[in-house]
Amino acid sequence: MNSEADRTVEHSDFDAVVVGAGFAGMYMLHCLRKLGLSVRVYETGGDVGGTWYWNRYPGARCDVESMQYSYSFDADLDQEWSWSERYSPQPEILAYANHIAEKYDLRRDICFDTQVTAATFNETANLWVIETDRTDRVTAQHCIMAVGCLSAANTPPFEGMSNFKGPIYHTGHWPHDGVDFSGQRLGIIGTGSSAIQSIPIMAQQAKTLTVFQRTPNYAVPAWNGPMDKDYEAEIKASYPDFRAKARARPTGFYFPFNIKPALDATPEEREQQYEEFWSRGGLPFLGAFGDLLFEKEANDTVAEFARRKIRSVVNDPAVADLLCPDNIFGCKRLCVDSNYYEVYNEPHVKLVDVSKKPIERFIKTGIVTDGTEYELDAVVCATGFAAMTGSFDKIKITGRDGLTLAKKWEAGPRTYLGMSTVGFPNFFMITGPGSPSVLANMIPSIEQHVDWMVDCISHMRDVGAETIEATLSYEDNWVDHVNAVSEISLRSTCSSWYVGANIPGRPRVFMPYIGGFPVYVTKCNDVMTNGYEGFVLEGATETNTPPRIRWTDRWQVELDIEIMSPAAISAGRVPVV
Ligand code: N01
Repeated sequence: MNSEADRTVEHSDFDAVVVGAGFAGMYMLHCLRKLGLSVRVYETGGDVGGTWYWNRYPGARCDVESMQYSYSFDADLDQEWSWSERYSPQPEILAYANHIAEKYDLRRDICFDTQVTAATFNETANLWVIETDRTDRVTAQHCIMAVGCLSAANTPPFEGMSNFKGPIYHTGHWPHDGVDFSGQRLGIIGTGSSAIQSIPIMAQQAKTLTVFQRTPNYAVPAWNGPMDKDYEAEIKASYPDFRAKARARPTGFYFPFNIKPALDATPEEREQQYEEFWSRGGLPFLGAFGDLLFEKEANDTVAEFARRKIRSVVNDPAVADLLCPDNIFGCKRLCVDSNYYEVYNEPHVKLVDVSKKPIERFIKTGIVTDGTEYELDAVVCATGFAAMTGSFDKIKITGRDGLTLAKKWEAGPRTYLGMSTVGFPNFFMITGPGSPSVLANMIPSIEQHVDWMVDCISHMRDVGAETIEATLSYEDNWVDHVNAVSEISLRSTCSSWYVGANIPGRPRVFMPYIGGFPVYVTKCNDVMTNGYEGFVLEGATETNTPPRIRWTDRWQVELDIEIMSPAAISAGRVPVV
């Protein structure tokens, strides 16, 4: 029993409370309204957009192609919106989010500048009690987390930070008015995606740029440019077909993929293939061969190719050596760049290796590492996020018997399908840990989850159920499956944020579901058609009413088993789980 809430809750203020107004929260609000539910959305930021509201650092852009990084639920929207570049810059994606908010009149149900601090399940009333930093205290039948996977910024507690006389920024919390580094001695910590996108732009402004690198990353050129209008017209002429092709892919976005193993090709054939995929650029480079993320020997060939590319760009061999990763290619999230390596040929850009001797401390005038003082006017922390679970940690979430989510997830997140967790009835997570989420195209992942959840809530109303909750054996099986499949991919082998290794003290667990988007979607569909298999619905009065599939209907995916996906491989290349 949750004593405080139990005594005071008498009625439900809303059918649902949604936490977050990024692409997940906005679409959830839109769908719940269509179902006729009363909804309140809370959002920490001052407006919609989530990730794209906060990550305003110079160079921020999406590294999934624009034509595939958008909602698919409205055919008119598909046709009316145009992207100006092959890869959309952050301001344009934020403009799209604003367009969505206006087109569907979303803002009237969103409380901005309001952080949810606690969500407590009241077992007597079967309601969630939601509290915020603005002293709101509302109740709702459903509590839906749309908090994003990479939203809780990680700033390592470097010694002496408060002594530094200049400003310290985090890429994930960038000032809305922008920052001009002209004439400044700038330091940047980190060389992940955010740093690799921003360094070339910051280098154009700053008087000097010092990059503190702990681990080098692989980056493939984006070859970004203006949108090809013929390509845009071609996609728009058959958008539904194109989206369907994308959904059939493990990543949830479409790109040419060569199923053949790298190890079956001759060195000359491999080189030719890598060159061809390199010239296309971006994340699709990983489609050059089918075994790159499964066979270490195959991966060695692509890693060596990428290192040669770095050496061909960077003039100073010692700097090139430092920039060459020696880990698995694509194990950490592959980066996509525009003129990143070229920057290190500029005389005012310096690379400082902090892999063996970490950053010691900040002082008033800069940063000290390995006994050397680097004088700086400003510092950018491109130090990433407490991925997947960080945003949940910020809220005190309490389920049945006073169990907190933090306690339940002490040894790593445990979910059923990445949407639900035992002990927390009527609590849904959009793109939660244990779902494809960050390993798939985020917007389709969000839409598929929302459609499933809205169908589920709709079914609860059809049958008069008060609560839905996952059952322990199904949750345990799902967690086992998520772990087992992750071991098939080389991605589970390195210390990335996928396994929580970027934050000291976090349990090492591979958090996203790597089995592939179509396998996952098929599993969700089966769970639904089998009468919400693995869930318990309490209070239902209509026990013989079969689930009606409304929104989820559009997620009938073709399993493209020609494309390697860990779940298909682990199950002998047939649909699994
Ligand atoms: O964060 P990261 P990010 N001392 O965790 C270093 C998505 N994204 O914001 O590797 C020194 O990748 C850390 O070093 P190491 C995308 O999914 C998408 O760049 O831990 N260095 C690393 O170099 C991406 O993967 C887009 O050794 C320290 C860096 O900081 C994810 O967001 C654009 C340190 C952090 O890199 C996160 O990317 C941008 C310390 N104490 C991001 N602590 C799109 O285009 C950390 N580091 C959609």
